[in-house]
Amino acid sequence: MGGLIARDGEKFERFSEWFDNVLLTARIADSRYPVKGFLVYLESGWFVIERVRRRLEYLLEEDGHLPMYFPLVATLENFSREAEHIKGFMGEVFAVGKLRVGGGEEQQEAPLILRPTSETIMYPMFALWISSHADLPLKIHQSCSVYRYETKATRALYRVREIPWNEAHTAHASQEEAEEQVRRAVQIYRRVLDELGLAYLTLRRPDFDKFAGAEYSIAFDAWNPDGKVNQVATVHNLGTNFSRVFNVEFEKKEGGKAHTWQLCYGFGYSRVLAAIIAQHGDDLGPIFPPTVAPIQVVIVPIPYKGREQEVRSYAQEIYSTLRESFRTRLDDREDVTPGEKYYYWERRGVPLRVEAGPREAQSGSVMLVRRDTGERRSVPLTGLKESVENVLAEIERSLAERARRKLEELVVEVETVEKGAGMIEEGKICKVSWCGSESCALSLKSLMGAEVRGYRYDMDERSERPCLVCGSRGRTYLYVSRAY
Ligand code: PR8
Repeated sequence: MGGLIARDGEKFERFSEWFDNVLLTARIADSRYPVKGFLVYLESGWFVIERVRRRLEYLLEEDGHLPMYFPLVATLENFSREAEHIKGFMGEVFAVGKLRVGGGEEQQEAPLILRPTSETIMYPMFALWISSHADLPLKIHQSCSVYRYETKATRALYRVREIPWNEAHTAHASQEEAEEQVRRAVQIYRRVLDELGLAYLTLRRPDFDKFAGAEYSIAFDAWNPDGKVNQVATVHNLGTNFSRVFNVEFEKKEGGKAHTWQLCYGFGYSRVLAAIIAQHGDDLGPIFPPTVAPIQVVIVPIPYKGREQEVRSYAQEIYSTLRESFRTRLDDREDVTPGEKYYYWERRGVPLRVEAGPREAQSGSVMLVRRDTGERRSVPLTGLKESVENVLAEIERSLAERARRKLEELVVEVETVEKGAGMIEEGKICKVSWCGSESCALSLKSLMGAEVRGYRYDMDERSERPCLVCGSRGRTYLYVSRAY
């Protein structure tokens, strides 16, 4: 099936409005909840998050991460123990306490906070659990929500104050083991994102932008139609910064005590959902990749005067053939025209439509219509399951391919900062030759009016050109773009 390309002009030109519309019409989320930064996830959006969550958790557990659940609240005292960490987060913390009712004076309890992330909740427990090298490595994960009083403008899914995510935390006996786990974590995240057909850059963040309390941070930046990249996940190497503060120590094999080497990494479910909608969708709405689509196949009967019964029972037969293998919906509403049904399901992102009218009933065939390209293919009812499976796999591949090509198109190498600033205005991601110095990276930020996202982690990108800022020998490339 060669062909047509979905229309996505509006998605690129008026991204914000497009996105807000899609959230509601495709039953993804309702952002009218009256507390800023908090959303209601509707059935389609939550379904996709659940599917992504299951896949990620499966891969984490296969790698030895134990599923756990830690409390939502921390004492302010524990939270404040790691100096860098608190500097990074203090402005974004929700405080909680007992609601005072009536006038009576009550005893003031020590203040509690809602977790903005769980390091300071988990690591005091790690200190209780770990005493010997035999207790290591310890790898745990939890899917939960964390709460950040975001001060930047909030935006549905992209920047929320209640953040649904998975966080993994690991402790190791040596720096080498911790480094090895960084690679494994990156592989796991890449696998999930790749299976969703998302296109992104894997970048090591510049030091001035690493996680509060980390040695270094690696991030996954997905492209977005408005040019602001969407950081969907991050992996942080914490070194021994937290284990020193929380006294996570172990008896070494060779004797003597040492602090554990730790990592933490987080996968933002709402941002991944946003990336799926934004990268794969078109002007009509989202196009869900079949693996996570709430409904994979919708059957629309096309009745014909006098032959209604025949078409109805043929559609039923198709439905029974497919329902066990695919998430299938038979749209047999009688007061809605087939055309209206097409539009309805297209806007909900169903990747494949099956049409069946009197012609199909008579010849024992069905018409398959792809949501992403609009292509139509007539296939026999015998072997329908295999045909549907194949077309869904094709859709998955071509969504991924289309997203990947777009990323290639968006990344441009620039030779001057002026050119770069212009490209940023056009929504591009700039690739800039860089000498490796922090001060040059910092200058780029102001010179180009965009964020310095870092350099490639997944490949060694050598630059042959001079540094764009200072003119000395370039070492690698920095990626600069606007960001959420
Ligand atoms: C950590 N600690 O905290 P991180 N809205 C939506 N998604 C968000 C938001 C937000 N306001 N803030 C962050 N995320 C480490 C690692 C435990 C886990 C998502 O790391 O602060 C982003 O996708 O980098 C981000 O990459 C991820 O959470 C982890 O957050």
